Amino acid sequence: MLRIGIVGLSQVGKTTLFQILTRAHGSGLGSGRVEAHVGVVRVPDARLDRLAEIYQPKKTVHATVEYVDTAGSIIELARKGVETQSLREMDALAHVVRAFEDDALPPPDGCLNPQRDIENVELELILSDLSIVEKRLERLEKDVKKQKNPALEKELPVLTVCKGALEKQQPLREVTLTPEEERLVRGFTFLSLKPALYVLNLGERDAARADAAEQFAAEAGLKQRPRTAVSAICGKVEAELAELGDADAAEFLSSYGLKESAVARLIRASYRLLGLISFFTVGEDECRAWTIRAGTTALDAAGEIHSDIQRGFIRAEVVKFDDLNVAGSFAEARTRAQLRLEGKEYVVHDGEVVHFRHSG
Ligand SMILES: Nc1nc2c(ncn2[C@@H]2O[C@H](COP(=O)(O)OP(=O)(O)OP(=O)(O)O)[C@@H](O)[C@H]2O)c(=O)[nH]1
Ligand SMILES: [Mg+2]
Repeated sequence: MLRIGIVGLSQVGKTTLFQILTRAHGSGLGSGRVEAHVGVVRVPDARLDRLAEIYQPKKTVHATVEYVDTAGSIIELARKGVETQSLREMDALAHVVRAFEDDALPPPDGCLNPQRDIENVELELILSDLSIVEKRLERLEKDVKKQKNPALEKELPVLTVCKGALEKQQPLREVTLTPEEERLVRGFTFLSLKPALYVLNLGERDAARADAAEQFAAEAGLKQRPRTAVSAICGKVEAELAELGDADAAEFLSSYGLKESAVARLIRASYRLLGLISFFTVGEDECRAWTIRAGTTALDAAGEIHSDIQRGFIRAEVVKFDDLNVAGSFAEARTRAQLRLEGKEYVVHDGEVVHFRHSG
């Protein structure tokens, strides 16, 4: 499952975002779990909904994303130890940035400044990583002198590069590493290495611009940096929206000039940031969405479902969602020559419906 940690300065709307995400599409998680600040969100996907309409399965299983809410400063958290650990296990960070005006709630440092806030939180990530790198390097330098160990000798230069970058206040996600170097540093679970989705929390007046986060980001002076993305929500509007039924929700959204809820938009942005795509499996028992990295082969996609299917892999029957949507069944898609037989090395694309033929 994709796991995303919500970070940001205090009182910027982190918990509001967490609640919007988990309440709107929470999968039966009671309020007890919300107190633990971990929530699982079903990934909205109209294609899966349509497949379920066609197949009428006993069960429809959406992909899920787990969100973890955090409280306030990462430096503070680091002192307590526990909660940064859960952040370190995340695939990415959603960094909530205040961009809404509210007279009752003074903004950080007295005035709204998303760029400054982003840099401040970035600095916290960097300092947290730097302290880990420094401690490790101190040890390494001693150990390398004591014993000849090729693994340690490889680690030393990589960590030295990381240290240099962090000291220049450069987050590790901006450092170019070879695949081998990436493997070496992975175990340290550096926070500034994680892909970051900046989530601008807009005021109600700007709600309509949430659809155009990129443009808003440019105006707010946010440079696009490697392995980051920008999205926007209007926390207040979305919190009200989460209370409404589907019919009212659509009308409510359009009254703010919005096309869809932030949940779908945010998750899409996260998938894009992380290079993730979805494929589907269908049947009378179950229609299901699966999340894989772009570039995943049919063999590895099979492994996502079950190691037995991977081991006994024979062929993948593949049809595009758009084709199946019209054809209405695999049989009809085959008649229309839209069903393809693919081998182990085939690269699965977003939106493909796959049936794995396997032995055993
Ligand atoms: N006007 C306005 N108020 C908001 C918006 N989003 C959040 N708030 C308010 O801002 C305050 C802080 O929101 P939270 O979601 O608790 O912020 P937080 O980042 O979790 O705060 P901490 O956990 O204390 O760091 C609450 O009173 C919210 O109602 C928004 O979009 N507009
Ligand atoms: Mg909070």
